[in-house]
Amino acid sequence: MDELVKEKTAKSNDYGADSIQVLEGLEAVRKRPAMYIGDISAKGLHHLVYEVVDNSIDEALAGYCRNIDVFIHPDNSITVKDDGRGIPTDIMTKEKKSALEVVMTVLHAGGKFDKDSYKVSGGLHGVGISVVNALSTHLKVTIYREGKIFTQEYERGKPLFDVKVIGETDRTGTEVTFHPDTTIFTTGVYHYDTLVSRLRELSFLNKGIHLNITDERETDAEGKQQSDQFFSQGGLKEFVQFLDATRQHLIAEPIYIEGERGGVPVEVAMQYNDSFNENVHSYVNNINTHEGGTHLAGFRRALTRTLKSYADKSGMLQKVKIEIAGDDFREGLTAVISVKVQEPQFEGQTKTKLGNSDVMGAVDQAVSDMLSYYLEEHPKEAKMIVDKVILAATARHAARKARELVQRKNVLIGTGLPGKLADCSEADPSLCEIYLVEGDSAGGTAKQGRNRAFQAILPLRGKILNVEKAMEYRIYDNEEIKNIFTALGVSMGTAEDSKALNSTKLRYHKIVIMTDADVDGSHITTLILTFFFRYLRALIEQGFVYIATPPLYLVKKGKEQKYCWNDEERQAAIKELAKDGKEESVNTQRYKGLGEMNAEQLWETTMNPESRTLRQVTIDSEPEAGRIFSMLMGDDVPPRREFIEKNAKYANIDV
Ligand code: 0RA
Repeated sequence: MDELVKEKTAKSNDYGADSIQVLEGLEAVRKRPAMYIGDISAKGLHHLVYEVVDNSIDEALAGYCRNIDVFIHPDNSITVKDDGRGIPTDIMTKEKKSALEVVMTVLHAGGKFDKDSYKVSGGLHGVGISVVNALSTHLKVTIYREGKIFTQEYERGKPLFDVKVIGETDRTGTEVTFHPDTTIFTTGVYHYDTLVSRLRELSFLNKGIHLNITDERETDAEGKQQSDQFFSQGGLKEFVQFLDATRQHLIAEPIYIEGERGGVPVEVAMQYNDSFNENVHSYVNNINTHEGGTHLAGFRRALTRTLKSYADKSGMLQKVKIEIAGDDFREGLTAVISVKVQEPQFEGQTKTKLGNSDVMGAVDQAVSDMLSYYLEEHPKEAKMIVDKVILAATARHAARKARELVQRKNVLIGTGLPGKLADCSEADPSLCEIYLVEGDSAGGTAKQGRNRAFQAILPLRGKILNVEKAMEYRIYDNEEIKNIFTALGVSMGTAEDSKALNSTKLRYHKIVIMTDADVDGSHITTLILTFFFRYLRALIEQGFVYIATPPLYLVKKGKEQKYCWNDEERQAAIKELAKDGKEESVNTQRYKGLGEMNAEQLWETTMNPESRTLRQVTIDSEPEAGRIFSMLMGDDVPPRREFIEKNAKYANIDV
């Protein structure tokens, strides 16, 4: 921080009065990066790429750009290239500087030009490319425009020279290469799969754009770089087909709605499948609004009203005795709603809830009109959908009864904590941790090894219920799941409530899943994560859920010993302990289960905050996570095997 201040005073004399303002703008970004890009973790690092890509997407939405290419270079620097019109380079009269320099160095300058353009994209924070510049040790921009090639380079946001012409060209476009400042971010390493899933999502959300990515850091056995190309002609319709690839669909093709009401472009695709989950995802200006908002409310209202009125008119509800609720229309529904809003108001805990009230009516109207038309035109599909809704209502009726019974029982026996819970003595939730441990025996070891002041242990018996396949009422009937709810202190709501869960009653701010480091353990972790994702998603989103990482090996020679978490560490430890080079004198113990460690070893390696490694569970992309959980936990074996084989090197899967 000191260094930054010095740098500013030393350099600011070189600039005119206007530029001092500019420097302070970008210094502010460097001092409080989280305010501009959300955070400085891997998430923020990836956000830099999205910010640049979003600018190119805007250019594509304006109708001038068809191809966007992303490169991850060997040193984790990034290039984003497009074939749009190119950022203007002419001198601006007021600033007396190239427009390009202004865009690159002034906060929020991007939108100043071209007011009429259809500019609605722009990241969660929508802060502009200058923020990426401020957070990069070095950035180079190259513009192809009006027959010339222009360029400028910067260090931590400051121009190294004026915009200059370096050649001639017959193409147009913008190319940005930046090196994230690793003194600002907690990590400098890009995850290919994270970028891939965002680019894939963007290609579905903005049909007709070619998005390509190449990873230059590693090559395969044939010397080929990892690379993917995304292009969607069908937009959201293809998105829904992608999300439901491993589910059984009810009707042949997703219902696709595209139109504009009251100046708001609305795009919706929906399909029903044979699962019990609702997978409805909503976007505003390409941003996933996971807290929902007015666009989602408009969709739901239209869906319920239109289907109900169709079912009434067709006489299908005559023999149905029970009340059909909103939820029943969404069981087994996969849908994506995307709207473009000129001045979005974002609300909610994570600023991902749309507040603009006029959007509700726009989506409601568009969906009502086009869905009624669809139902009239497709009586066969309409009947299948209504039958499915009636079935859901019947099952939910049973579920509701079961849940009420459970809740009444809870009232009768008071709100006692589960008998199997070994609670901690600390009362302040922000200091408390709970370990969800696979099996009674490992649970016993954990109870002995823990620090009872702030660590609680809840042993779980064997495999917990696969919530991906079970109907909702069975969840509320399940002993292990009831124990988790009561121990955490959160109430059992419906899957729907989970997204807006009120975590103020949460009794522990670290929820740690601890299972064996083998195939069964991974499976149990996945089962527990699936449960959290479906029923307590807000706890993951608020950063309360972690996975413990027990060691895989103990390498021993005489009294010296070392725990190892992977094969590289194991080999290094063997070398280190075999000082005389006699590696056979070193003994390696492979830990298969938590049960093979004694209480002290478990504390030391896996539970002691000083020496353990916890992996925090985060969600890169909600639709993608939903797709993966249904794939991992569903019936279809081949895609599951493919996924596990592809990811085996990341997870500690014992194969
Ligand atoms: C301002 C005005 C115009 C284009 C752009 C910005 C622009 C920005 C980026 C960022 C990445 N790629 C981009 N492509 C274009 C319009 C200029 C005109 O009227 O020709």
